[in-house]
Amino acid sequence: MKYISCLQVAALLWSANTAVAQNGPLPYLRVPDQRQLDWQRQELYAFLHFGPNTFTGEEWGRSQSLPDIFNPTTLDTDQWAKTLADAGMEGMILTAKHHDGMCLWNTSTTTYKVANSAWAKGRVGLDADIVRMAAGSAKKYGMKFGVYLSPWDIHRDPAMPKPGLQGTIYDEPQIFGDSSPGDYNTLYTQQLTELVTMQLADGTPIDLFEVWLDGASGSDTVQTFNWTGFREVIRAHQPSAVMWGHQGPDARWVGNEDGFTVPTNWNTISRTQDDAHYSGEELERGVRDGLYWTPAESDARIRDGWFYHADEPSKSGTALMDMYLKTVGRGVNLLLDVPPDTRGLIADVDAANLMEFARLRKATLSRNLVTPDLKTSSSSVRAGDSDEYGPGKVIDGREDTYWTMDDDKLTGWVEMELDNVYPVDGFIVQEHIALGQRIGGYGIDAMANGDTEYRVLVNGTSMGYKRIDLLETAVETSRIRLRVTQANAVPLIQGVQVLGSRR
Ligand code: FUL
Repeated sequence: MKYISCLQVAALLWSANTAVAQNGPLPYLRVPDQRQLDWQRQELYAFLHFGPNTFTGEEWGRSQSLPDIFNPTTLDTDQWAKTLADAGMEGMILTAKHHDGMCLWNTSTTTYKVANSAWAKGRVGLDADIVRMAAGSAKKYGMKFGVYLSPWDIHRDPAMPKPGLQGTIYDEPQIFGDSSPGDYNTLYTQQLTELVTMQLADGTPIDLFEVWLDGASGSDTVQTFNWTGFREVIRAHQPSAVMWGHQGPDARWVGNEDGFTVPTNWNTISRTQDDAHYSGEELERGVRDGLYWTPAESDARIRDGWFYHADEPSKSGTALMDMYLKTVGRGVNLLLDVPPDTRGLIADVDAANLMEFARLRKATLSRNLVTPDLKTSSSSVRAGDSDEYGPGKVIDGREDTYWTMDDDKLTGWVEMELDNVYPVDGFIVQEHIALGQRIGGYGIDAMANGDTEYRVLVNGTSMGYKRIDLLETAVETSRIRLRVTQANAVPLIQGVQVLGSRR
């Protein structure tokens, strides 16, 4: 009998493991990093525009009002977080400073802050730091938290006269566009540093999931921003935070503010935030096989403006659902603005519309007829290894498994047999983007009961993280097939859900 040593056993085990790993598909071109993957899975979260504009009725206030303008009557950041969490949103991003320069947290960088308002001074014994309060409420309700800090700062911009502040302690130097030491870049860096190192009242650090670096400016003053320095500050203190900018670096603008993107959407582009800007249409679509993994986020509004204006209508649950299908349903995260009103609360009508939106999402999308025990088959399986890469992987509900084939196969199909005949009216399909975005064409077919041939129901282009395809008319069927019709590398299908009603 031949004995082998412990070392040999270890070596054998190691080579067995490596064999599985070597068997797996290699990453295709650009892939998301972990923070981008985690962020992509948030899908739907809220934007909160709150500040002087809420009280003046403006969208782009000119930094003319004293901090006393900020006077919410019954501010309750818990109500924001609870309302948004109840509506199924994963997080909230607050305008810590909008273009008018007034800071919502108790910064040491400026006198122009709500902490200097009569409202704040009247909160004896209570916190008046709105960023910290909102972060605390987010944590309490299990929501992620992020901040928006406007680079363009009218309060500091020499092109923007501020007669309203003249002779007050708020009439601070206009250093925007000044390249001498101590210029606006230093100020912005200090503000950013305060935000990314902020702690809750009990001393626990505030984790940010996203930092919004807005590119908007309505001024002729040329300010050369120290983007590299800003990014270093964020990465150093909040390594998990996704930095949003026109072109990233971590997430890009979707090219419009109307809550939609075009049907074909790529997660890569070939320019960084420091290069010439793409047009809106180019950002909507992205660049296939581009140089950087920079997925899109759609920033859209529940009302017409970003800030609360009493006379503006609130979008219905149906309108928000339509938005959702044209963003999240096309693999793009939806950042929906829900502005607190002059009371400092999310308006009742907005809350009601959000709840209806949540109900519609559940009623439409939480009807998966697929369970992990169903019978599946496929055109082929990578290395014949069904345990690792078989068609059953598309219905196991996991994010780390997928069906795939040998590297030379760029097209193929996976099929599943439902446990009965059901009226089917939609599909949710997902590509395993952790290893890159590969698929440029897919189809979904059904074989109706008694038929011998498949009927084409869906013809799609890019797949990416998630695609939701709803049918106008339900089809009675028990057999579904997903075909990959075009891919630039062997396709990896992570998930297939079939939506329909159980009788
Ligand atoms: C834009 C800003 O100008 C708007 O006021 C708003 O904050 C929107 C989200 O970004 O660039």
